Amino acid sequence: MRRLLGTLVCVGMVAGPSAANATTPMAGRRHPPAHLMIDAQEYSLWPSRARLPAGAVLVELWNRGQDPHSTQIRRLNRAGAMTGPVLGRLRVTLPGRVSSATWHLRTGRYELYSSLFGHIEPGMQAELTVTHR
Ligand SMILES: [Cu+2]
Repeated sequence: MRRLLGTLVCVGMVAGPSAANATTPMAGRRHPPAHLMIDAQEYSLWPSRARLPAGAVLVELWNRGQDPHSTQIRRLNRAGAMTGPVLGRLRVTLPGRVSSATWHLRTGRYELYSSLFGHIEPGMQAELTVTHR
């Protein structure tokens, strides 16, 4: 048994450095994804941050309310109106559940909003700014 434990420890020590090598920066993937958490409740969205660096962002939606909610993102124009296509979405999420997705965003101003009918008007929206790295 003592011999087996010794072997396991050795394997662990060998696995450590090689696991670290697996995270060695690769071309084009030098930045870990940013992280954005969004709390949803009738009828507000609370993003964990108002600014993000451009690139990949791991988005998590936590529905703390009593109705289903979703989140989508579109660009804002200079007048502050949403413009262009939906650039990211989180599926309709039931109360108490968390949904996640990875989005890829360029620099600019964006609007996060619940896409369910009648949810945006009473306040399920929030502005997000994406900046250069
Ligand atoms: Cu909603």
